[in-house]
Amino acid sequence: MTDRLVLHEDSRSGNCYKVRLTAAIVGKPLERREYDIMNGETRTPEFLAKVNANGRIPVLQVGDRFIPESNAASYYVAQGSSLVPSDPFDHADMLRWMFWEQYNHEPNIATLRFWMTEVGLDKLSDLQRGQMPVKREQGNAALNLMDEQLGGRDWFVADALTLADICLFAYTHRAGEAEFDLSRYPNVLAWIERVKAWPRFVPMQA
Ligand SMILES: N[C@@H](CCC(=O)N[C@@H](CS)C(=O)NCC(=O)O)C(=O)O
Repeated sequence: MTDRLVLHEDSRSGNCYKVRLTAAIVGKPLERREYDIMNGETRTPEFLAKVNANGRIPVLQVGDRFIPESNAASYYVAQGSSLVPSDPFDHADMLRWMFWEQYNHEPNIATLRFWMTEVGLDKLSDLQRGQMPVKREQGNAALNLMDEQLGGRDWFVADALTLADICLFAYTHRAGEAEFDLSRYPNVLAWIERVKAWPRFVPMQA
């Protein structure tokens, strides 16, 4: 019997959307349990003790075990599907883009989006406000690298949609909400449309 999959999430989060989009594309059923991160619902003693000691979502529950971290949770869901290349080089290259997303992309683009759309500029601390120009510069550097990689190719790895595309798509396609100008990155814009046209694609929010 296969384990039941439950996504612990806040559906406004792009990190949670990665897991939902992966499950939709590979056709795996996913139950959903909603939390409000703005209300500290992932910081309760129960959540920290049982779901994720790191106090964050997404967390994928597999039976009675838990996998935090969006890219690890998406990887669990995608294993055995065409989203995960079997060729060792392509597989490592997919992981390269997923690790890069967590270090160079998400901390800049997703954080700016969160500050601007959820927290609100007037509620940012002085420290956060001071970090905004650096995050904008590094976010644009990430988008620029993506645009270069997509020059003359349709997908990040090999010649097909992989989990790397899904993990990068989540916050890239909503980067405009953080006032990143995607028209500066035409290859990225064309790739966004290709991902949206993929069979069983689901949008981030209804
Ligand atoms: N590296 C983690 C980041 C997770 C993360 O930052 N989650 C945010 C929402 S996108 C969260 O749970 N914030 C609530 C909090 O920190 O209390 C991942 O990729 O899953």
